[in-house]
Amino acid sequence: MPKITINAKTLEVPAGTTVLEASLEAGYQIPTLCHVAGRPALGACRVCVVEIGGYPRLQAACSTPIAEGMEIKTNSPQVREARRTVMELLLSEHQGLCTICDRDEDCELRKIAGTLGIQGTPYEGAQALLSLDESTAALYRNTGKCIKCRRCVSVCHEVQGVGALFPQGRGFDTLIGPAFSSPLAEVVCVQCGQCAAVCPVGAIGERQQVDAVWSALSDTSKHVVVQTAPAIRAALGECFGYPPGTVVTGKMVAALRRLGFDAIFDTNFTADLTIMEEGSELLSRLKTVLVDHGEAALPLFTSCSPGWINFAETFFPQMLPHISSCKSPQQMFGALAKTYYAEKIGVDPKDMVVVSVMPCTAKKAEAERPEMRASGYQDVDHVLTTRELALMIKTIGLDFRGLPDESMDTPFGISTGAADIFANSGGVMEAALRAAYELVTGRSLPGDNLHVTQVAGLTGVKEASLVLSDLLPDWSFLEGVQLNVAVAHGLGNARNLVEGIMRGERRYHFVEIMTCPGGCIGGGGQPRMTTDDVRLARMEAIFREDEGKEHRKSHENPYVQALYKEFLGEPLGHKSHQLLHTSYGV
Ligand code: HC0
Repeated sequence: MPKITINAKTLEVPAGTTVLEASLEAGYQIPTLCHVAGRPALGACRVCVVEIGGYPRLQAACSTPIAEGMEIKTNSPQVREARRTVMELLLSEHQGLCTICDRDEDCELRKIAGTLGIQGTPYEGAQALLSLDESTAALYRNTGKCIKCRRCVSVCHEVQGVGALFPQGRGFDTLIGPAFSSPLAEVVCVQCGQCAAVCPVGAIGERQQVDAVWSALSDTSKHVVVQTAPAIRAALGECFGYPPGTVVTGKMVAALRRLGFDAIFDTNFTADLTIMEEGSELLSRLKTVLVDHGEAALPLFTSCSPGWINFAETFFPQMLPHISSCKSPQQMFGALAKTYYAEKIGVDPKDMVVVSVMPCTAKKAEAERPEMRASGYQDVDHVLTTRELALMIKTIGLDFRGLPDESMDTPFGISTGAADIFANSGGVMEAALRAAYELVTGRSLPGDNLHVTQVAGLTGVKEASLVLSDLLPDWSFLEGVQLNVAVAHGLGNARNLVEGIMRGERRYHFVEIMTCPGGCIGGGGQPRMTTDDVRLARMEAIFREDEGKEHRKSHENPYVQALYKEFLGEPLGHKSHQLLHTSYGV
């Protein structure tokens, strides 16, 4: 291993390590505005410059690999002076307006300027062109705040495989945005918000719906219910100083109650319902092919992640027949809240407001799709991100950490551990397999370890195969059939998987795709900054939540069972088709 010196400290680090990583190892965090841990270097912002003995000029630490005998200074007068100049230049063209910026608390530009003691900029003159794009339901883009770090470009192209954002022009006139400065709504953007998750300033963010929710909460003629997505509980605590991986379900419920919601429900309830509907859809397609020798589109793809739906509609329209007709749990919830639940409590659905708290920005756009009005009204009225919920809690000055743990309301607040794990990449698959095994064999899964480790974790594409035996008579057609499943997260991985399937190189029966790296725990609306370490901590927290549940299989949810008995009839029945299923198109 090469031996190097950093600020007079000698250490050995593996070949290939960058100066930025080696410095962290030596105990020095070098500021950067373009680098994201675990991602390839961009070398764009130049804030991370360091002095290296023998080099004629300062080097960017993020893109310089260490070499034997390097003598690195991360804090020389020359380094400090250069960093200040770079930061002053960035600040001179950044339209701050900090007091009304939603990055008020976590702006990386402001934080680094503060650590360098910068209190103003000596540069005056032209400002960056200000243009505000609010053309999508999910995201805004403000070019006046953009510092051209290219993090958004990198994540959109290399992680998501979408390519909606580009650097255009040169020098001071450089603009980051869609080609020809088109609005986001007119390009291939899938509204996943991964750009907003990595933006160091307030140049891209979610279009907030906080004011609309405050209005609903203060309107006494409205019955306002809230649903919380599986991934929120493992991340909201980070906004209140808890380390990543802290589950705050009880405090989240207590906070929502104090915000004034009339009922606190869980998207997890309809995640359990999704397993019933989507599992039935899969078995029905398998039966068509294996028993009736008819035609059914296999593999079946999951449909719950709206960025994936947008991606498929844009890039793979020929695969749409393969996508489950199930609406996402968010939308199933809205449709049921304004029909079954409204009737149950005697509220006119026009007076019911359904609010979602989601880790996902694309959920805002999903709620506004014209087909999501099964109740006769927009089924989900407002969608908040995890960050927006934290903002509302801070607005009313709640001591979040001091809140007691409270429970969700019935009937839609009760869920199983299988629903919790929807938040993790591989979770929908695991939940489906837990239910399928028991429903098809009539036997309980042996032991307490229900995890399907082949589809868990951060590998981009994961696969598993299983053969079920001793099946119940109705399912005997599956006897001896090798069922192949796959899971992809991050749309770049999804693209590779789908293209492999289209070329006939890969054959599966069921495929889970989640838009964001790690699944919803890594959603574009989650607290910043989501690194792989943070993803893994949140995933473990979700598994702990699942393991602590009384029921861990969706078909065991007593309230889901009651819903079928009282209202829906059976999975894939007439009412389910009316309320819980849809079709997708371009
Ligand atoms: Fe997800 Fe969902 S699990 S997409 O990842 O299925 O956003 O958390 O809410 O709807 O349940 C996001 C998270 C959800 C939905 C659920 C699914």
